[in-house]
Amino acid sequence: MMRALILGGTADASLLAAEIARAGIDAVYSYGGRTRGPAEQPLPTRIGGFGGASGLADYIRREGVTHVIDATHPFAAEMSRNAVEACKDTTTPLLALERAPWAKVPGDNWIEVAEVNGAVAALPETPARVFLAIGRQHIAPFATRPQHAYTLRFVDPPEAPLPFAADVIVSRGPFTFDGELETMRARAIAWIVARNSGGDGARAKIDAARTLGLPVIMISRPELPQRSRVESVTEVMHWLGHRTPLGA
Ligand code: 3Y8
Ligand code: NAP
Repeated sequence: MMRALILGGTADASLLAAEIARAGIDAVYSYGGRTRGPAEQPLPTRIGGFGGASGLADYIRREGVTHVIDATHPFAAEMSRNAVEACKDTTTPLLALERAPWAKVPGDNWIEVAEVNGAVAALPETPARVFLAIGRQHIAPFATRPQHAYTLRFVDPPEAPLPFAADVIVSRGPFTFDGELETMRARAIAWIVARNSGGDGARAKIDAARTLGLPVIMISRPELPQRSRVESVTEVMHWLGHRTPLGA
């Protein structure tokens, strides 16, 4: 009897959950518990860590999970690594639903860096107005460049004091092109720092930066272990043996 576990937390995972619920497949949706009020899902939902790869393996055995879909974010590297290890240990089929990275197009002015410290080093020495659209968890390294005027964007209001003076926008996205243009113009943003998340939910800032001719410091994705990977919900449904009726 099939029982799927969706490692979620992204717009793509929500789309998959809706298809799986519609198909009547027995499944559980899992959030890491990073945000206060995550979006409701049409499936039984669990929130919080499993306790490492071994905790996930125990969960798979205890709950009789037969298929795992890793629909987490391309930067959720620890979760994805744990999923590969736990599924190998329990010989459970694993498939990643992972959107392609954004590709540079004519007009883009990107400075590509490997990780956050590279992004800090890529900023100019002279004071600038910088939009850090990389969430809450990885902003501390920018404290070494306090000369800049930072705008941050979080899903939830900050609980702890910030590591440096900054304006904070509280918004969970997805974001619109017009909204990003307005944000960047109103705040006279001159530099954007982004992660190459891919997908549509966060690409508006990249399009707005191109329109305004602003440089984007683009942080590349972390390396992940080899695993089967698709980019569409339809391919996941086929992998689960669910053929969408023709023309449906
Ligand atoms: C908890 C679930 C939907 C899902 C929305 C997508 C789109 C907007 C783009 C910017 C970049 C950022 C951040 C971002 C995007 C979608 C999608 C996506 C980036 C929620 C969600 C959870 C999280 C966790 C959160 C991180 C943070 C990252 C904000 C829900 C809204 C910056 C990633 O405060 C925290 O601790 C937040 C942490 C991980 C990265 C970070 O390091 O701060 N996402 N985001 C999931 C869980 O608990 O399992 O609350 O409903 C999901 C979404 N985030 O419904 O349409 O890509 O699918 N999320 C990045 O790209 O750098 C925002 O501001 O431009
Ligand atoms: P991460 O650093 O890879 O994971 C850290 C730990 O959080 C994992 O080892 C696991 O804890 C727990 N965890 C993460 N995702 C989980 C999930 N879906 N279900 C259960 N436990 C989970 O992850 P992250 O980057 O903090 O991302 C956390 C969540 O936010 C994920 O759902 C991800 O899809 C979503 N998200 C992340 C980003 C991003 O930029 N990273 C962007 C959008 C959405 P244990 O080891 O205890 O099992």
